Amino acid sequence: MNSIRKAGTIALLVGAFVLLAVAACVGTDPDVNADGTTDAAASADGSSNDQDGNSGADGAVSDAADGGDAAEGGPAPVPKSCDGVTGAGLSNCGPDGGESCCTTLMVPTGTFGRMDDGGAPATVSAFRLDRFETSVGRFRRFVSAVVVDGWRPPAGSGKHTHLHGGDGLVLADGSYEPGWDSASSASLPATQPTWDTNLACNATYQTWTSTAGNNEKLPINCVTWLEAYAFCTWDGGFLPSEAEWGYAAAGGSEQRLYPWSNPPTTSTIDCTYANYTGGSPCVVAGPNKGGSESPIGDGKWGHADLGGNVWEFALDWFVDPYFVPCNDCAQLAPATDKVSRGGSFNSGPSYEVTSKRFNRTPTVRGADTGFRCARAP
Ligand SMILES: [Ca+2]
Repeated sequence: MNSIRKAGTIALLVGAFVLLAVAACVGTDPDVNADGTTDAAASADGSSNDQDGNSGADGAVSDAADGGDAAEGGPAPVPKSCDGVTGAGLSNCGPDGGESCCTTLMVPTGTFGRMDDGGAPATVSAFRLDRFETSVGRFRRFVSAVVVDGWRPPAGSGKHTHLHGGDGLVLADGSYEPGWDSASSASLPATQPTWDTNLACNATYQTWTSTAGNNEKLPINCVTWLEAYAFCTWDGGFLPSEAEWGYAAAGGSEQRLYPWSNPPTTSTIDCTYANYTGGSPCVVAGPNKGGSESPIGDGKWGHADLGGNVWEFALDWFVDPYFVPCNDCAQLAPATDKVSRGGSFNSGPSYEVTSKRFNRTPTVRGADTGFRCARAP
């Protein structure tokens, strides 16, 4: 899709002056801000606001910030990418640079509407979702495992095996998620130079560097969907389903307009909440380090950057409308595009709305796109 045309679409949405400047900055990016999805500008509906104090302008940190309540799930796991090591992009995330980049937080079970009008309900069982988008430092350890150790995802891996008696998420036809297809393993480069070349998708905004440098705690971008899936599998988790991601962003049944909206219909957004393309004084400066706008921009359960910074791949193929009913479901019947969620440094406010969906070719690398992993509770 033509990148200039895409950027022009955004300009219509959020103001010609600011976004023409954006287009000028990133017009060579083959992958920024494609449209083709409906614009979700409103929040839902009448759901209650429990005022738990977990987020919002009061700056209170989520009560799950310590890794979750054991009563809601097991002890917080240590993802493989941070296991036994500290360093840049591993142990220096968050607003003060003192948090584990692998912090993973509980999300309790519940039901919410996937549509902005509360329609297309989905029930989501408790799970963990990483607090931050996956960092360059974490991804570097994964690349090493693939290149040096020859690691590849085992056949059938990456499933939500804590669900449906081990079968995982359920599909529209009643079958269950298949897990990793071994035929896909050939798409993971075996040499470091190939990774270096592949991850260099945008000279201005790419975050990967061939050797560790100043970008370690920035979100990895320029990845394919398969690479995101493989990372999460290696890291001991899985890509979140679209329903899981949306549920966490919306604060479950609160149906928050933005992840930080508390009360849930609050439409306040500025540069203190998210790294996105907005009016003055926001500027397009590329991805920033995980949790830069935390805690004010956190979601209900303490997750950072659910709105903005980089788009995040979900597990599902993009199919509109959603299928119902959905009880720990995913749309995994192959389609053209995968789902990404949450907007980016290069998208306007309407893209940071929690119900906003975005279709993205899974093999296309975008400087505006990364991911985060989910895990069993
Ligand atoms: Ca994000």
